[in-house]
Amino acid sequence: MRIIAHLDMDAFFAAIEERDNPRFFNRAIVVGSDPLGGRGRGVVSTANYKARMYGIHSAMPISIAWEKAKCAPKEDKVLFLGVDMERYENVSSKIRDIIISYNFPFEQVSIDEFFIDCSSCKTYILARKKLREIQEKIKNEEHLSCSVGVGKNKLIAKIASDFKKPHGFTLVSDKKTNQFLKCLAISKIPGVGKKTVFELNKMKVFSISDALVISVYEFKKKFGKFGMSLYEKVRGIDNDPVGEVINIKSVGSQETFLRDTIDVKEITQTIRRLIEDIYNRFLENGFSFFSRISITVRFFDFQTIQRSKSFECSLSKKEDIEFIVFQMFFPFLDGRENKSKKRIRLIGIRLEKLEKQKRLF
Ligand code: TTP
Ligand code: MG
Repeated sequence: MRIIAHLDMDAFFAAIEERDNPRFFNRAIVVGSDPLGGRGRGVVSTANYKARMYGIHSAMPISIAWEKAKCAPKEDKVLFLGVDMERYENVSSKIRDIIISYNFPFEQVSIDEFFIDCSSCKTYILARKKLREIQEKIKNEEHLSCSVGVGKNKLIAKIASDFKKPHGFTLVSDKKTNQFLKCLAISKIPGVGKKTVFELNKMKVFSISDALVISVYEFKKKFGKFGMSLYEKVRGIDNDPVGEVINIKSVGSQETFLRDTIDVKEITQTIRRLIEDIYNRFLENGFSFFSRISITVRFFDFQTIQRSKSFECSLSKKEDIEFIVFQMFFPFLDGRENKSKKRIRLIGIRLEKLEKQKRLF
């Protein structure tokens, strides 16, 4: 029997800010780009639970967050803070170290979430005990809270960790899986975003149980390959193993232009600046190699495109980054990927699969 857990930190960036600055205690906090008094053009990275009460959430334009924050009482204003990625990455490695100390196979999937394979516990009772210990250790040593979901696979664990937040612990045993899934909205399935929900609603699917009457053929016809996986997911099926991801670290940066632009000079200057910043952080953190680069382009209408390139041999030089990044960005500037020459709002670059030493093989 597999016993898989998903651990996700609560309001991660904001919780770190609250922890590290006693004067922020119990305040509503938004972490993201500079709101510039409501004229800022970036986005919210995250908001703590108190700020979420005003309707502020991740990925929301910071100008809208600023407007929403006006509902807060004068004596308890919402605080807007910048992003300090380096500090958050350091905290992330401390959380990882705590998880490593329990000797379970695990996989870090983002800066604040981990899958942990607790199958060696054999019973849910023992797995619960160990995972509660990890949750408490993170609370006691890092003074941060997280939510944990446990189930028969990664899919159930992930849905369960989101079921009760913050500081939740939701265990869905094998037997209870179908009952648990049935009551949930279809949007709770990871990977089902707004567009898919819209299409599913047209098929009269609102909850996971509504989706059970849709045949695999219908799903495939509507959503292609993703339809097949959706057919399985609504039934709680997921055989994805917990991978041993060692080189999970990444360093990245993004910038929102003051005005949407398609000016090649302005964009290339920004790309160079971002690369400079990323490369310095890459070296400062003791890394020597990377084997994937991802870029993000967000157009003025918020259409956002991401592209990644992986390399069989790890690379290490700044010139390599520049060469590849420009190769990846140019199609968005010369029309190949941007036929109507849409103006660009934001660009982002990320170095991934980082390594500290040269591989010996
Ligand atoms: P999440 O785990 O999605 O969010 P969270 O930890 O802030 O809140 P929750 O309690 O709901 O888990 O993301 C982890 C961090 O990643 C988050 O603190 C900030 C960052 N992030 C962004 O920068 N942009 C985004 O759009 C999202 C979703 C997250
Ligand atoms: Mg989180």
